[in-house]
Amino acid sequence: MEHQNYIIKGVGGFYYVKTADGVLECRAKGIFRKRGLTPVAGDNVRVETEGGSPVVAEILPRKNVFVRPPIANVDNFFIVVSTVQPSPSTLVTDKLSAIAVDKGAQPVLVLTKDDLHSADEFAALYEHSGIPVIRANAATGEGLDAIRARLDGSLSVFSGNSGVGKSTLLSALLPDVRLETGEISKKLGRGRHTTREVTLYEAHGGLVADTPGFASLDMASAGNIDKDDLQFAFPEIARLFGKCRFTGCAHIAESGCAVREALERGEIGETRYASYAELYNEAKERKQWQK
Ligand SMILES: Nc1nc2c(ncn2[C@@H]2O[C@H](COP(=O)(O)OP(=O)(O)OP(=O)(O)O)[C@@H](O)[C@H]2O)c(=O)[nH]1
Ligand SMILES: [Mg+2]
Ligand SMILES: [Zn+2]
Repeated sequence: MEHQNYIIKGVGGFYYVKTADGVLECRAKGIFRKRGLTPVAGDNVRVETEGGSPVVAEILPRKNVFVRPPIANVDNFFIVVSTVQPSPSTLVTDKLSAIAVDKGAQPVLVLTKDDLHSADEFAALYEHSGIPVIRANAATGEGLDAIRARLDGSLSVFSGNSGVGKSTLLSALLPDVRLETGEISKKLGRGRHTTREVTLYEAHGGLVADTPGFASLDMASAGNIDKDDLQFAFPEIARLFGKCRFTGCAHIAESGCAVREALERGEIGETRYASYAELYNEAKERKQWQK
């Protein structure tokens, strides 16, 4: 990868910028706050010296930026889902993957904890989705090569609920880094050594970010997709574009809908379609000012 200055992580108003001369602890120029711009991990930045200290002076153009987790310039968006503890939600998974596609990143599902419960059932839901599914286990090494193969030359992020095993997997993938991982506390409902901030690591020819897990409730703030764009964020629906009887078909109740016909033939997963319909109806209800 061509060397650029980029933000590894931001904590409490400080930004840690990787440069050719090492990692610099920077503040951000006041101009960002005035413009409502927040530098995030993954941002390529220009650093200046102000009063003897390095500051982030400019954010270079972004390929994309995510709100949850806050990170920019993402190529691969790994969605880590555990079979149990916590148990998976298709709606949360499908919303995350749709946001990734909408932002021009490649979603990849990573299923963990298959030693506790079989991953077959959940994997089967994505059979026709066009989204790659990797079963991974840090203890046995299962799936690690498949993940590694996607890291080279790209910026990847591990997202998903707290406790699904993101840091555990990354510790197995990054030989030089020991990440704190933790048992899920029954009281808090999240890991005791839960990851606190988005942090980028160099790995296998690319960059990969560990991120704090979120609760399913937080999903509302993960981002929204316009109702007319939603069909393109589900690969198995996108590939039927133009095949419905009516142009502008929403694939909800129209006759001659190629998407619903594919659903009936079992060529689109029922839970995938249910997520599409739920997100579509949400988007339809959303007021202009909520966008
Ligand atoms: N049985 C089993 N336990 C796992 C597996 N992967 C992770 N764990 C355990 O799950 C717990 C949470 O793992 P973490 O890696 O901290 O989870 P995380 O996704 O990083 O969580 P946050 O940082 O809170 O977002 C730890 O106790 C891990 O040992 C797995 O494949 N099987
Ligand atoms: Mg973690
Ligand atoms: Zn249709």
